[in-house]
Amino acid sequence: MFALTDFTVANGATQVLPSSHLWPADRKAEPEEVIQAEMKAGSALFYLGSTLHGGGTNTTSDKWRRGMFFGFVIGWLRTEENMFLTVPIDEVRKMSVRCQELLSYKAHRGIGVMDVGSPMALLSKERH
Ligand SMILES: O=C(O)CCC(=O)C(=O)O
Repeated sequence: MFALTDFTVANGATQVLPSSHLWPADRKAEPEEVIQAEMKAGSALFYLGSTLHGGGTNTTSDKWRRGMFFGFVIGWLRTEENMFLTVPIDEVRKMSVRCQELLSYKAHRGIGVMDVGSPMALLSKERH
């Protein structure tokens, strides 16, 4: 999580439970175990997706917390959101090639292929 604005307790800085990725599935967090990642804009917080985490509560009425989140899920290194299902292909076809590549239509060597080829080929096919 990259802080684009200051992250404070008041504006809902990311909550993290350190080492919780090692906990048994039925282990409940105690409120005093939760820490909030207060950080200045430009800072970054790195955590495993299996570490319990989430956005805090913004208790202000006028301070927005803005962050940029990059998530990869090993399975193997996929995006958090399945863009093939999220963005209709007809919308993808209208996008720039760069956007199409970023939405995972570009294969990287043997990773992300479709029928042993680039998914970009699918974008040029006519709809049935
Ligand atoms: O809002 C936050 O700081 C946490 C974001 C988050 O939990 C996530 O996107 O996985």
